[in-house]
Amino acid sequence: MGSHCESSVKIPPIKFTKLFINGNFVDSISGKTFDTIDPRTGEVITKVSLGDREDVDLAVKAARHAFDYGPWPRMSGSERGRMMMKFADLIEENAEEIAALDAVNGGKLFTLCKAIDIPGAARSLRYYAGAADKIHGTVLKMSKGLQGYTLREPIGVVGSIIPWNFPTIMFFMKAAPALAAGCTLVVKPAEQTPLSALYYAHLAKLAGIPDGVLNVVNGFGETAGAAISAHMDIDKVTFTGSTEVGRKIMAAAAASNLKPVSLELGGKSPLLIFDDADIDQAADIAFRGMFYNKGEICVASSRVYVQEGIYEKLVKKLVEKAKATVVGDPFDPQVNQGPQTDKKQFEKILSYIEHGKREGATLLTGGKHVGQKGYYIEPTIFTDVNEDMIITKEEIFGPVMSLMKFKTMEEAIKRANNTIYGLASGIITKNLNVANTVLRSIRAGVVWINCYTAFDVDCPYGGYKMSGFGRDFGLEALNQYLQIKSVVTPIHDSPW
Ligand code: TXE
Repeated sequence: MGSHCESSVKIPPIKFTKLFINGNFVDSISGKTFDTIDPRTGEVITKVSLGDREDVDLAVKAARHAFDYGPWPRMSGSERGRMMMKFADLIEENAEEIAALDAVNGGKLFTLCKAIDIPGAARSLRYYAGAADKIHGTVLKMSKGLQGYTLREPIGVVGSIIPWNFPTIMFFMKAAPALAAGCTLVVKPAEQTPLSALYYAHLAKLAGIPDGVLNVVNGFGETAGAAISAHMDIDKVTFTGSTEVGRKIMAAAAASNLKPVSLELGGKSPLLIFDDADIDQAADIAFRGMFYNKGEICVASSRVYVQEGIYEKLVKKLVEKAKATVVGDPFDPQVNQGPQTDKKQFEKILSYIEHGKREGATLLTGGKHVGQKGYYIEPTIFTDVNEDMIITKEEIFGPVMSLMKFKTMEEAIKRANNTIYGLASGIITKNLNVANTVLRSIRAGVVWINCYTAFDVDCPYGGYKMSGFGRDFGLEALNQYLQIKSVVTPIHDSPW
């Protein structure tokens, strides 16, 4: 375990703690607040305004007004794009401060946050800013006497409900395409990580984005989140989180105004490593695939299948890597793994580890919490597992890998698909035929070949099966925030 040594990074004073509605920071109607916690210690960082149903109502009114009467959906795409570019610049200018917020609030490694998450947010804004003036329909030659064309219009007021594992990336994964499309938004960040979202609201205003276009209501899922999914005046909900809550959101959307939803849910993603793989490279990919962001990543390679010829060697390498991992303060540059985001998650992971031991799996390394305070857990690897065990079936969302051995490609494909999820997958081999066969056989939204967790904003991302539907990133995501309107006119007295 890495020491909790004093880091040279100064945690910034927290500037924004209220709700952001119609361009202003405001207290919640009830005046209530909730504690936001530092997972390094379990202590309170600050209090944040607690939004509830009435606050969501106010935010929706502001977003509705901005959509129905405001300039945002009516201005040209390039004007919207210009403000989004400015927004991206402001994010980069404040990278250090925002990265510190996500690190202190979410236990994320400060250096990685600054190098990956914050630039990723700016990149998302710029990508969709560039697309904002390229949104257009098609001209249709219809039956004789008719002609038509389609308009692509913004879908309206969007409710965005996001999780805590990537507070920054998730915020913009949803907000950037929605803004480019001309939509207005009410964003509900996860209750565990409310801080950076409020900073983004402030920067949006500085970038010139009109009041009411981007609203942020912090609060709990069962109250503020549920109010968004059941709201009659929200036109679409986009969600990333648990499969269980995804079901509730879809049910609430169906029971209210039948708003379309897109859901990016849990995963239990397989990584298949074949005998011909370079062992060092395979170990690197598998290890990072699982333990990146302390295993709190929905695509984590939590089921690693290794062909029997290299199994023993690979296991040894993975265990070495786990043992060499420095777990500790995410502000310390020597540290590889910070604390889990919250107590609930910390306890859930430890209980899965106990479950694995009781089910008869072999604990190769890890398994314990680290330190006297805070939510730190050792990187943990189980072997002698199979797809019937709870630890291999259910999403743990923490640093726990299940390692399995296979003989043939056919067996590996069958076992890889033996899951209710279908978010991501990976293959490590030099054999093109094997790669091509496996990639077509696996039912998952992404297949990484000889790499893992390789994301970019132009690469659509989303699930098969119970990992949800709809796609974030890419132009596919933009389409989720657009409606198609068909326009038809007759052509009189014409041979056409
Ligand atoms: O998720 P929730 P939790 C998985 C992961 C994790 C488990 C539980 O396995 O261990 O989910 O995490 C809001 N109506 N993932 O409990 O509850 C909530 O406030 C509307 C995978 O934190 O799904 C938050 O903003 N909204 C995942 C968001 O939903 C509701 C990332 C996500 O929280 C609501 C996170 C309700 N009834 C967890 N209840 C991924 N796919 O990346 C809660 N929320």
